[in-house]
Amino acid sequence: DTWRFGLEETEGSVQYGYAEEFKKLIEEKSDGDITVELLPYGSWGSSYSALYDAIQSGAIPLGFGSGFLGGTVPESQLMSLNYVMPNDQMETAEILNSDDFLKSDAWQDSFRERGLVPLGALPEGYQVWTTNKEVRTPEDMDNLQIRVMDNSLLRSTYEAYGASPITIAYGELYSALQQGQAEGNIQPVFAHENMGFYEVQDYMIFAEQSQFIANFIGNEEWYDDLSDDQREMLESTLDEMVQKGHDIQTQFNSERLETIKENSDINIIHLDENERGAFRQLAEPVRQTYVDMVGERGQKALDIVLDHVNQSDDKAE
Ligand code: 6CS
Repeated sequence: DTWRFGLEETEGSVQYGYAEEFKKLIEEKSDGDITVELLPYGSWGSSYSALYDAIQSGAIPLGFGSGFLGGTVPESQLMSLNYVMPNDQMETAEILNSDDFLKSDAWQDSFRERGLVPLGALPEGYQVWTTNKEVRTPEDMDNLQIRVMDNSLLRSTYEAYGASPITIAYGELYSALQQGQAEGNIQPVFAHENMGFYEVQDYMIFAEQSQFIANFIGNEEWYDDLSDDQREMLESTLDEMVQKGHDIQTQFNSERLETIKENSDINIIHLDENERGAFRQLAEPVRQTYVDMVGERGQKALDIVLDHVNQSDDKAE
């Protein structure tokens, strides 16, 4: 068998690093019966909807779907909410990959209704803002044309901050930033480096507002038709990949930050707790926007996450 695996990112990215490790484990465990074929950004067509369509049709049975997936699976915009997930990135990975969340009817049905199955979640690192001017307050963001991935929840979030969000395809973003069509960008550190975006931006602002989280998805029919052995092998690999995915993303993000510092004089700003508080306050009502947008199922999925977040806060106290 060949398992084709479609990635939203290029070689040198966290998704690619994850997929290489996943491929190694599956090929070892199946004694070579299964080959995993990696299809990086661009190899499956030019827009993300081509990738998601191919996963829905089964032409590519495995893939990642993140911010742009909101048009296909509206509930998946849960992953775009700001100031919801725990600060600890491994804890976030554990909650989002727990049976409680992942196997819940709310999450399963959201994907299955669209011919997909959610297999796991990959936090790829904190989302970091870049701009050409210093941004520390929502006032600084006033009318800023910041580029967001194509989903309504992200647009609502950045409108709540006072910005004027715009959507541009990932592959067109470098030149859009260079030409000033977009005044700001939001990516995990590794992507600012991997795609060269930092070269055409002056400030990097860490606001700890959210982590970039990709859903690992499969074609529903393909998944349901796996043999018991194959499904078990897939599930045990997915379990192992939670820690490995975390290790890959933390390594990539810290190494790439060093590369950015070495190759540029970009100004790096870390917002303090007070400064973050101003954004946190504006993000709070957007949780209700999410529920209004996607309905009861989304509310249930959000509640499961919030329950776990509260439990881990209690433990930390
Ligand atoms: O910003 C984007 O469009 C893309 N960025 C990353 C890091 N992964 C995929 C996503 O679609």
